[in-house]
Formats: sequence, C-alpha cells, structure tokens
Amino acid sequence: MERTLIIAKPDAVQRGLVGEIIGRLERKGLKLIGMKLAALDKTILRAHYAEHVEKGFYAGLEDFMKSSPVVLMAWEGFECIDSVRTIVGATNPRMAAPGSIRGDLAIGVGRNLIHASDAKESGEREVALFFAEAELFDYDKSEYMHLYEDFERS
Ligand code: IDP
Ligand code: MG
Repeated sequence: MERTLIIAKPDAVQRGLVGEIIGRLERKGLKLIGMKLAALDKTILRAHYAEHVEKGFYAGLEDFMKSSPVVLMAWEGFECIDSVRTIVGATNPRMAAPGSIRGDLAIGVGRNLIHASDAKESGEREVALFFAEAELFDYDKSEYMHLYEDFERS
C-alpha cells in the first residue's frame, strides 16, 4: 500500500480546519498511521521542499511554514497518492476543483492549507523525514473488506 505525507499547514491550524481535512481523508477510507503537532524549522523545511529552495517564492513559503505549529500526518491506502492529490486539489486554490479541499476552502497559492506527497517515492521519503518508525502504526482496519477488492488489499 502507498503512504502519503499530509501536512495541515499553519493556515489550516489557525483557521480551525484540521478536523475538516482529517474528516475528508477518513471518509475516503484511508488509514491514518501517524499524526503529531510540530513546529518546523528551516533545516527540515529545506529538506522537505528541496525541489523549491531556489525558487522565488521559497523565502515566503519558509516564513509561512514556520509561522505556527502544523499537524503532520501519515496516511496509507491503495494508490492513495493520486486519490489524495485529487481530494486536495490544484496548487492554486483558485483553479482547484469545487469539492476539493483547496477548491472549497482556500484562495491564495501561498495559503493553500495542505501539503500532500506527489509520487510514491516522495511519499516514502517524506513520511520517513517526519516520522520515526516507532511513530507509525500498523493495525487492521475492519472496514477494508467493504472498501477494497482482494488484490487491492494485499
Ligand atoms: P503542491 O503543494 O501542490 O505540491 P508545489 O508546486 O510542490 O505544490 O509547491 C509547494 C508549495 O509552495 C505550494 O503548496 C504552495 O504553498 C507554495 N507555492 C508554490 N508555487 C507558489 C507560487 O507561485 N507562489 C507562492 N507560493 C507557491
Ligand atoms: Mg509539491
């Protein structure tokens, strides 16, 4: 099963939208395998956003991501990277589809509420960057037989 790192960004914490974000992922049927509140510093942000460090918006992004605690989550599910990106919506909330988290709840590109991993490899790397193995939980979810066919559950 794929894993994805979700960050409820400072705007989600400050606007009281953490529960809304968690609820949407729960209702999809995904499994929450790790969660914690954290204050991110420059070092971990530069590792997490390595592909963006040289870009013009990076300084503002880093300041914003340090402006409040965030909620870090690891979620698991069959091909969950793509399904979560669809639930999250386009990077620019003004272009994000209605029904998506960003489409429904955000306006500014730099205030788009949520981070979600964009590929299987980045999901593995990002979950490992923010969570120790002991902070990740492997447990049975009883509803799986009603969510997945056998080949999707293996
Ligand atoms: P993503 O979060 O949808 O994967 P990325 O392109 O990976 O989008 O960019 C990471 C984050 O950087 C975005 O979520 C957004 O907060 C911020 N960002 C990206 N492009 C811009 C921009 O043009 N202006 C301001 N912030 C941006
Ligand atoms: Mg990205």
